Amino acid sequence: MRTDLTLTMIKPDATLRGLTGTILKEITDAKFSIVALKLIQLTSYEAQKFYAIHQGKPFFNELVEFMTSAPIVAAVLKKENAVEDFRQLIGATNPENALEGTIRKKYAESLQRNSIHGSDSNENAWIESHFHFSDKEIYDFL
Ligand code: DGI
Repeated sequence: MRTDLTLTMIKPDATLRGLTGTILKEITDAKFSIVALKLIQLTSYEAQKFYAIHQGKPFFNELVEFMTSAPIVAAVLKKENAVEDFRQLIGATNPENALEGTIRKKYAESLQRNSIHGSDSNENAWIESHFHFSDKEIYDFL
């Protein structure tokens, strides 16, 4: 299992506030290479599939509605120890609990509108990267 890739999504709250460039710069400043990148508006079906693990939870419908409300930026990122290092860079799910200096602390509006996604395991990084991109779209040599 690869340990040098992770999948991120800059979420609608951030793309709508014009924060895409700012957040991508935070990511590259932290020494992640962008090896795949796209702007895309998810369909309800796609968002439900991506977040299938949360199906049945009280916030699921709201989460799907939010994630489909505007375009997101999906990217595959490469760095040694990518999953763990990226989770540290973005901070806790709830921005109120996120450490100072993290992306969610700086930009997130609320638990739901928390600006950015990062895969939570190497296995999910692979699954989520291939959810958004084909092998051909992942420029692994970068
Ligand atoms: O991996 P994370 O994005 O940090 O967190 P997660 O996979 O547990 O949850 C996915 C997203 O769902 C999260 O970024 C925000 C939203 N979420 C999680 N727990 C709650 C929630 N939204 C609401 N409104 N309430 C929750 O308890």
